[in-house]
This record gives sequence, structure tokens and C-alpha cells, in this order.
Amino acid sequence: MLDLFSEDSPWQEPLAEGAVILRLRARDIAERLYQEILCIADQNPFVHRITPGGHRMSVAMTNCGDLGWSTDSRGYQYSERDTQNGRAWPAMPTLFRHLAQETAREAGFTDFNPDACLINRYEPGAKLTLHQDKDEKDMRQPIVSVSLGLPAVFQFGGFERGDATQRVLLEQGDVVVWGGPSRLRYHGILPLKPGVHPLTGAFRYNLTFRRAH
Ligand code: MD6
Ligand code: FE
Repeated sequence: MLDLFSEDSPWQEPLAEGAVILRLRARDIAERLYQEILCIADQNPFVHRITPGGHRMSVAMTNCGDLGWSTDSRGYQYSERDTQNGRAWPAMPTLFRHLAQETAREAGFTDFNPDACLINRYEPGAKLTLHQDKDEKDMRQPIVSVSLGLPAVFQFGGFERGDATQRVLLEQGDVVVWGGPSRLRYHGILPLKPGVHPLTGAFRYNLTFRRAH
């Protein structure tokens, strides 16, 4: 039976022009996504990187795909190898690529073909201060973000750091797609509240898919 009002089916929540939350869109594949993350981390472990300013990031990161995003004393960049250990990034799993392409299409972005997937791991207290994603070459390409594990408060702002922000809770399976006029909005994650998630334990994971080059 078709239940139009079931809370169990994914729904769309617009954030701003060009930005939408596909609620619970990845819920049914969350376990498979998580297994892929563990497999990638086996090959290239999560690391707390040091920013150009000398700060240790509270979020631990790894990548998969042709390119990976990282930071060190020289700055922020995409590269084919992990600058810390010299190894090529693990391949992007087909499951990841398909999810990113399908959800981008659902949000109105056809022909999204990500070459980079940044994987962030948050522990209690970990946060991402307001920032813009501007290290990619083609700003017409969207970013697709997938949340797993513990919930977190996402801040979605304007085009200046000091602009007012919306706050939305992102939970396991939520996918945010943004691009177009929203591509350069400031955004961040508030400090993660401690908790225990049935799939990921004490952590939140976030995948962000990009076309970097
Ligand atoms: C996070 N996300 O959700 C951090 N960036 O953990 C991001 O920084 C982000 O969700 C660009 C586009 C979507 C995002
Ligand atoms: Fe970002």
C-alpha cells in the first residue's frame, strides 16, 4: 500500500536556492556505506591534519577517489597522493559514485562526475568552523554531502563569514546537495555531542563528493 504520509520515506527540504536536504535518502544503504568507509580507512587511516596556521583539526580525515583534499603547512589542496604518507588514495567505491550522481540529479544537477570524496570523522567535541568550499576548479559543479552515525548541527550561512546562519540537524542517511547560487555559502558543523550510535558508535561520519579538477 502506498502511504503518502509515512515518516519512513525520504523527503526533500529546501535550504536555499541551489541547496536541498534529501532527508534519509541514504538510510537504506548506510551499513554498506559504513563498511566501505572502514575498508578505505584500512588502506589509508583517518588522520587529524594540521592546518597551515598550525592547528590540529578536531575532525579526522581521509579520502577516496582520484584526488583527495588535505591540508599541511603549505596550505589546502587536492592531490593524487596523501601528502603525509605518499600513497595514492583508495579508489572511489561504485556505491559511493552512484549515490553521489543519483542524488545530484535528483537535486537538479545532471552530469555530476565526482573525482574526489573527502571523508570526515567527528568524535565528541569535534567541529568544523564556518568555511567556504572554494578549492575546486569548476564552481558550477555541486557538492554532495552524506551523513552517517551520530547527528550533528549543520550551520548554513551566507556569503560573508558574519552573515546569519540557519541551523539544521543532520542525521544518518541525510544527503545535502548544493551548488548553483549557493555554492560558495559559508557553512560549518557545531561541536559533536557525545552519544552512541548503533552503527558507528561514538562517531559521526560525513562524505563530501566533489569535482575537484
Ligand atoms: C560535514 N560538510 O557535514 C561538513 N561542505 O561534516 C561540509 O563541510 C560540506 O556538507 C560542502 C558541501 C556540503 C557539506
Ligand atoms: Fe565544506
